[in-house]
Amino acid sequence: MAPIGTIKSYPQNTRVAKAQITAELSGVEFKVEEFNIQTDKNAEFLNKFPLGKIPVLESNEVNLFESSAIAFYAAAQKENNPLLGSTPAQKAEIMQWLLFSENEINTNLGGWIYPLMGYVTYMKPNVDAATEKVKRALGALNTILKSKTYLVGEAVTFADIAVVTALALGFKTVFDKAFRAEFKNVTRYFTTVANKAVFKKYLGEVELCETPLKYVAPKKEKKAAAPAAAAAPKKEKKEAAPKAADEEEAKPAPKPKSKLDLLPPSPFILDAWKREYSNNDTKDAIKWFWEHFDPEGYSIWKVDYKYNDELTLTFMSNNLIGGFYARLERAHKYAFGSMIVRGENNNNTISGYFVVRGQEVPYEIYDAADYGSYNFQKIEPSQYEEKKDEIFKYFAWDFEDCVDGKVFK
Ligand SMILES: N[C@@H](CCC(=O)N[C@@H](CS)C(=O)NCC(=O)O)C(=O)O
Repeated sequence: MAPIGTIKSYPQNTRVAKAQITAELSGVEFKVEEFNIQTDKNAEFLNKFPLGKIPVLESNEVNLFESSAIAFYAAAQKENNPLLGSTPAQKAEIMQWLLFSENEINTNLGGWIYPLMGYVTYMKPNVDAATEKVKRALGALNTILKSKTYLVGEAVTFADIAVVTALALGFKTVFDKAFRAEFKNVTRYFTTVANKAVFKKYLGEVELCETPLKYVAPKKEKKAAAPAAAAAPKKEKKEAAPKAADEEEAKPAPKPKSKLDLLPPSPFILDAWKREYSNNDTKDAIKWFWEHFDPEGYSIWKVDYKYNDELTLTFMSNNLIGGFYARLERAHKYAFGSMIVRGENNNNTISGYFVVRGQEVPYEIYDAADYGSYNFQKIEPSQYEEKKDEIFKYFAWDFEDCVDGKVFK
């Protein structure tokens, strides 16, 4: 049988899979041609498809954009196609799910995942809002799927093709185990349908996400955050020590003054401590620390994550520490910290110690978006003796249940 038209798209587009699955289940087929949106979008293409997006369909009869319309075109080739429902109520339900797949899933998943993939600019509030919208949609879907195998009737319809192909990217990239546990019915439904031969043929084997995509700051931003995001103290020690004071002065851009710069000078040089810590075994470095520490110019804080009971996978907890540090960019000059993840998956805590210039938690720390999620408790000089061992253990990550951590330098 001759193809009903030619789809142009980049390879492995789940929107094309939607059209191909629909076509195969409707007894027709599409030809698919690779289209490079950067180089192939010429005047002729734009003349036919002024929106300039792919996939598109070219056929003798009609030129179409919007993948759901392309898929529908295939389904409409078959008279009384059960994929499109048998009764007016079913047809309307299928329309409902088609719109749901586009407006609630595709759009919001795109808002969540595309910034993480670097396709569009990352703006945290937008990504968070899109994530919440996906969760809301999946919450509804989860409730509805409690008592259903398929969305409409007792077999696969266009509704399932649209919803499952829309969900595929999420299950591959961001719906990790913990996330899937919140939406068990959706996960069961997705795996049931996605494992059908015709879905596998066009969608490929969907490997469920293990490590969710995370935002990675572009190199320029990363430079400032890099020392904080390093993995383990031992590894860090191989890295260059923090810059000496004269190197710091060579920096071109004058930084805005911090209130902390107006404090009386302290004999405790934070950078010297950071070098000591980076270049020596912590049990030796800690001796230097207590010999040089100035309790008038600096303060020590026990830091605990406030929502430890909500933590799930330990690597995610460690990512939270990284996220916190990434927002403490302006505090590097005034603070040192070691925060660790203790425990195991689904039963872990984030805690640590910070050494901070001055006697208060400074603006450079409390201004960070995540500051509110941490409890900073000051250790008074009278408590130092009793806390010395614990402070050492946090600096050295010397706890049996320590699984990971990050040092802020
Ligand atoms: N709702 C459309 C979405 C199409 C779409 O967003 N296509 C993207 C690629 S996945 C595109 O062509 N983007 C290029 C652009 O925005 O210029 C559909 O389902 O076909």
